[in-house]
Amino acid sequence: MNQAEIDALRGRPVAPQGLFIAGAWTEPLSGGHLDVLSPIDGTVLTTIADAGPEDVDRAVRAARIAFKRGSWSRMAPAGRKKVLLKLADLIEAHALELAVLGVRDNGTEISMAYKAEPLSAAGTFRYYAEAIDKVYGEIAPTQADVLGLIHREPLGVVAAIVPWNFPMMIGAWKVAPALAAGNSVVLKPAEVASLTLLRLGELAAEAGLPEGVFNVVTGRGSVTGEALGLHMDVDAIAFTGSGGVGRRLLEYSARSNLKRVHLELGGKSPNIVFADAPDLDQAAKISAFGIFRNSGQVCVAGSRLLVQASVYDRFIERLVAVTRGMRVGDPLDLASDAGAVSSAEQLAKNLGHVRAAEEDGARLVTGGKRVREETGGYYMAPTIFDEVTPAMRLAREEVFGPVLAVSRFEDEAEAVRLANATVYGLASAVWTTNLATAHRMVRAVRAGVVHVNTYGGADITVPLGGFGQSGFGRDKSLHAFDKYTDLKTAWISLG
Ligand code: TXE
Repeated sequence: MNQAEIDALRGRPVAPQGLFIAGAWTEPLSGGHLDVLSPIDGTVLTTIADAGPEDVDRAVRAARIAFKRGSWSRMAPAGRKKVLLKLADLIEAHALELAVLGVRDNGTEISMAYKAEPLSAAGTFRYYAEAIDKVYGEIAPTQADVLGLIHREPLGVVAAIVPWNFPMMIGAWKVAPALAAGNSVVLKPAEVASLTLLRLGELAAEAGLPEGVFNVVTGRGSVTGEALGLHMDVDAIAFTGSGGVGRRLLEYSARSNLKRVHLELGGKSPNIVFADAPDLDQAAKISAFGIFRNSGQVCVAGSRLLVQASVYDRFIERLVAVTRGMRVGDPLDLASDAGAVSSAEQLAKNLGHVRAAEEDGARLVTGGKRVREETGGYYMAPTIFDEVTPAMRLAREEVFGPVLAVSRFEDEAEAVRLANATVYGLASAVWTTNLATAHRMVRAVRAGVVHVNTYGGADITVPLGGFGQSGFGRDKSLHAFDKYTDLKTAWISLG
């Protein structure tokens, strides 16, 4: 990927988008469409379909028919593997096109989006494709005159509802294991970032996925998402997004067919720097990138920085220097360290959090405002507040934007207390050269991941998900199959 290749794609017209149901493009029965605004400059990029309940029903029916037909769900594992490997290859072959399209849709800087979106999605499809013919059932260690077999079976129709920050990466975390296990899938992207996932539907058909096995319906969460949540023939929903919508999905399930609901929600993840961190310069740099890349729109972002008092001033000085040196710019420019915030609403929300932090008495060290307004796009300066206390809203509420809350601690006990003073528990990090401190912190911090002497970057081989109100169920790794399969016991008398 180089700048000339990116520039050749940046102005390409994007056709109005339909729904991808039963292997073909179709217009919504609802007749509705939504404008897609590019966060780069606020102009209309194209339109997407605003699917109504009748459209969702069509997609779910197509998925159920395909599941019952068995051309995918009962295909030999080696056959499913071949198709998903082909899909991974196709995603990779179209990586640049997908990355540029995605950036025009959601504003993530291309240097990150290229790897985190198409390339990571291709890797995820490849990982689960390879697993299909390597995951075995079990034989129970039971008494001699019976045989207890434990089978893993697909659930049927799985709905995936995904957000806008990394649509392809997060979409693949759900769609790939669900398909690998033999399910049919209906995917609903976020209304502000649907384009790459619609293209994924097309590529899946090209790879040979039988008709109806993978469907993509776009539209508003409150209409399209709700219709999926309440549908009587959806067996499970895999969701990443806000806690508020997570709660709604649980209600929908209770009001409809008790479909399984798996929630990956937000975080307020602590990044804890001890005085004996291996290299304070490196820690400052990685900490800044750990919150400010993709304009802070990362579920595992290290949004609370806790620094030991004895190195506090030195560390903050370095952190501020790195932060002020970060380039917020055109997300299609390879030199930009951060691009645009995904939507005008999200930018307004971020600025609201800044005002709240000021009202609560936190000290604004840098940033705190919209930048590049003349472009018409939605850009925000990386923002640091210090002197943040646990009672302040900035210490408790997820911003999901480029805003870092900094606090100081005296000793390990206080670090643990501050780290765990949150309803969330998604990610965290500890910086120390003391092996015992590192292991004690890994045990003490309540979070789905504790990074040590780094932030982020965990690959597909390890699970991701939350403690507390960060949700339940795990994406990634072989554990993800638990969400998309049921266990069945065969109890066979040998007597
Ligand atoms: O998320 P929503 P939004 C957090 C983050 C952010 C906030 C709001 O704090 O500021 O959520 O973002 C669909 N029934 N995260 O409003 O609404 C919606 O269409 C069914 C954290 O964009 O949760 C989209 O596809 N579905 C996060 C998806 O839910 C509904 C990532 C997520 O949108 C629905 C994103 C409904 N009633 C936001 N309403 C993370 N954990 O990474 C909406 N949706």
